[in-house]
Order: sequence, then structure tokens, then C-alpha cells
Amino acid sequence: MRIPPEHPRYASLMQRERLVRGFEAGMTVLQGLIAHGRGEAFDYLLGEKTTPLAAAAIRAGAAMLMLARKPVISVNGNTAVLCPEELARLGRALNAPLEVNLFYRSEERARRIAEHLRSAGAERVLWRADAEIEGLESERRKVSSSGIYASDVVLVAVEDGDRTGALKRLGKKVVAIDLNPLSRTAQEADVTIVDEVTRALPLLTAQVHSMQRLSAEELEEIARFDNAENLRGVLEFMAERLLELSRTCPGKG
Ligand code: PTJ
Repeated sequence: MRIPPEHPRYASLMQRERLVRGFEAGMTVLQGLIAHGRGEAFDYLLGEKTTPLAAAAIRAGAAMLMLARKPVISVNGNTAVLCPEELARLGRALNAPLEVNLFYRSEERARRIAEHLRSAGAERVLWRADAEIEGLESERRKVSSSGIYASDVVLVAVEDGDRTGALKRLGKKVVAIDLNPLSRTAQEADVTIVDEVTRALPLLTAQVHSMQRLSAEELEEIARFDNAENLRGVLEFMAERLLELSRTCPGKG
């Protein structure tokens, strides 16, 4: 179906199209479409813009990834089809591999996603699992021994709840991109960027480029981040925005 570019919700409709095409190409799962809908609802509460709180988290997350010895960018069926080029660009900026890690894992899906990322310009893509994360029952436990298994900082985005806790128990740091500030991923990550993934990723890459000349000490200072406080701020932002909207809502009176 052709979406007219002048449609007021063109960008959002195009994202849905990308996910539907990703499903047809065997990369996104149907559950991923449901997950995206939940994200859209939270994005409404944010006003579909990167907030100053998200910008602060992006800066801290970028510094944490730059300080890593072995950073890894985890990719699932949603992020692979929503923003493959941006994932590839961030991988190059950080000199980090992309690793396909799936909740609804099949080898065929993982292989297709890896191919898609490579054709979008990703240089290092890991998708074969030859190791397991302890303390995790889901298929996400299956990882690459040279990627997530050996990593010290992992970027996760648009993801279900139990992996961040398992990665943390192994002593890894987690930077998460998640529109739901109440999700387990958001609550357990070291730095949670409450923003839409296609908006947040280019900003994250830009931050990495802009901080190239900083010393490790300066990056450490920036990476020191109170995630709980930032999440509280996001909830307050959403609540205040809703109150403001309730005062001006045309149906009021
Ligand atoms: O591809 P797979 O097999 O790894 O499966 C991927 C899904 C997304 C199906 C799986 O991880 C899942 O079920 O995730 P959840 O539990 O629905 O959680 C997804 C989280 O991402 C929710 O908190 C959503 O609000 C959030 N989210 C959805 N779309 C976006 C988003 N966050 C940022 N940007 C988005 N576009």
C-alpha cells in the first residue's frame, strides 16, 4: 500500500509498513507488531519528541559505550527492520559488532536478520549462538561467545524484560532504549533512554562522534548517571504533560 507523504502521520505509518514488510520477509515476528503498538502509546505521552531527559541519558549511554572494552549492540527483529543503517553507523562509530539476539529465535530468522544488517552496511554481524547466558530461560540466553558473552557493555533496544537483569548479574553494564519507563528493562538498565529507537540511535551516534576527543576521566564523569532519578523525571514529565493536555482538551467543560 502507498502511504501519501502529506499524511499527518506519515512517519508513523511508514514505520508500521516497515515492520509489516519485515514480517513478510521473515525478520519481524507478529508479537513485534504488538510490541510496537505499545511503544507508540508511550510515545504519545512523550509528545513524540526526544525530551531533555532522554538527551541526558543518550549522552551518558554514549560515554558508557565508549568506555567499554568490548561493547556490543544487540539487535532484534524490530530494530533490524526499523533502523538497520543507523545500527550499522553506530557499530562503526563504536567499533562494536552487532549481535542478533532474539526472543522468538530461529536460526533462519537470525541468519536473515544478519544478512539484512550486512546489506545495510554493518561490518561485523554476529548471529550464530555458541554460548549461553546463565540464569536466563528464554531463547535470548543463546549468544555468541565472542559477542554478548564476552562483552562488558551491551546496548539493548525494544526488548522484553528478563535479559537485562541476567546481563547485570554477570557484571555487565546495560544501556537500554525503551519507550516504557516502567518496563523491567527500563528499571534494571544502568542507563535507560526513554525515547523512540529511530529517534534515539542517530543522536547516540552523533554523541559518540562529538565526544571522540574526551579523556577517559571526562567520559567517566559523563557516564556517572542516576537512572532511577532520570526515570522518575520521565514519569513526572508524562504526568505533567497529560495534566496540561487535560486542561486544554476540547471535550472539557
Ligand atoms: O525479535 P524478537 O524475537 O527478539 O522479539 C522482539 C519483541 C519486541 C517481540 C520482544 O522483545 C517483546 O515481546 O518485547 P516486549 O516485551 O513487547 O517489550 C518491548 C518494549 O519496547 C516495550 O516496553 C515497548 O514499549 C518498547 N518499544 C516498542 N517499540 C519501541 C519501543 N521502544 C523504543 N522504540 C520503539 N520503536
